[in-house]
Amino acid sequence: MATVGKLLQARQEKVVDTGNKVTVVGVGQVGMATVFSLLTQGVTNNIVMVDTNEDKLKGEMMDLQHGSAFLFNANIKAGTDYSITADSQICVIAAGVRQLEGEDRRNLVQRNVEVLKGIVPKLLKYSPNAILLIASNPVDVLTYVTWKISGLPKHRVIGSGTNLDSARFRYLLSQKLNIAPTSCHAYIIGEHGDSSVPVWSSVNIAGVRLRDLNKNIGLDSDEENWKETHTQVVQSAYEVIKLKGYTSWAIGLSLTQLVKAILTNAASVHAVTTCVQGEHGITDNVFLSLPCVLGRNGVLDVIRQPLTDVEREQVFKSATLMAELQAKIKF
Ligand code: 6V0
Repeated sequence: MATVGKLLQARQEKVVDTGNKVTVVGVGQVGMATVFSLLTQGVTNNIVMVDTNEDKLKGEMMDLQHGSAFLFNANIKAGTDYSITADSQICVIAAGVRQLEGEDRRNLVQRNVEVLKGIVPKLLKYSPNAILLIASNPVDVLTYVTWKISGLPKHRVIGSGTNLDSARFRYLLSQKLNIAPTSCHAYIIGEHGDSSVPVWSSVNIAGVRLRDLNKNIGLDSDEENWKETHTQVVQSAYEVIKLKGYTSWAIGLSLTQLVKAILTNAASVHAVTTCVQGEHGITDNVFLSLPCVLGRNGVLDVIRQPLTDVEREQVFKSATLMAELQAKIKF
């Protein structure tokens, strides 16, 4: 346009590949909470959204684009055709069915396997070097399924896993201790959800292990019943779903933290779903959460966390459950 030509004297080609492109598949509650926090936290300003629901996609895209003046030169695109996802660094998958009130996450498995079969090959066609970050439930099994379908090396397929459970745990501990969640160092590992394992033996504040102050903390024999904190974590999603119909903000923030760790090559440690074969005596080829070092190549290391016998047994039980569930999947 002539006016543009009068205003601008072009000196350079514009950069097209900003190296921080993130695709989010599924613009439901989880996907949109993630996109919103990615954009508002400035983790990326280059976002593509994909879904099968064209109207919802367009509506969400327009609504966000109208907020561009409050963002950081955001490039927000959406469409049902995967070609727009080309050259994404990270693809977040938050598509598929979610739990109804009282429904177990594991119940969703086969329906979401079918959804993944439609999504993963298309993503890889256009972004063969991307890291895949799975949120759809049951997230551990679906991370395994995504790894299988994708044929990618294990370090490039990551599940959001117990990063969220750990955050819920740290929040509840923070309320009891009157200390910020960021200073409550605590991990939940194993399955995201029902059989998750709180690593009470290493919960610490500034290196002070709570178990050194209360040798029964988290155990049945604990008179102070700290174990209840973990029960509340397991119940969290059920309770929120009962109250508002779905969960969104906390998982959106959790995924944002993981995307940021990968994009910035942070080498920070997060409990995420990865292959756990060979860890803690697990022989099955199953995917569960353990603390992992995340960076540009995905999972850079798995932390060899010392566990008590009780904790190891609980993780082992989660692994057996996962193996049983995986065996029933129809690919
Ligand atoms: P939602 O609000 O129903 O959104 C799902 C979206 O997926 C919809 O917009 C659908 O149109 C879209 N969709 C369905 N099939 C396809 C497909 N083949 N291709 C592209 N898009 C498709 O669900 P919500 O956002 O609440 O949940 C999404 C998934 O995340 C569910 O499996 C949840 O169980 C799971 N969650 C995982 C959590 C975690 O901690 N990992 C936490 C909360 C929910």
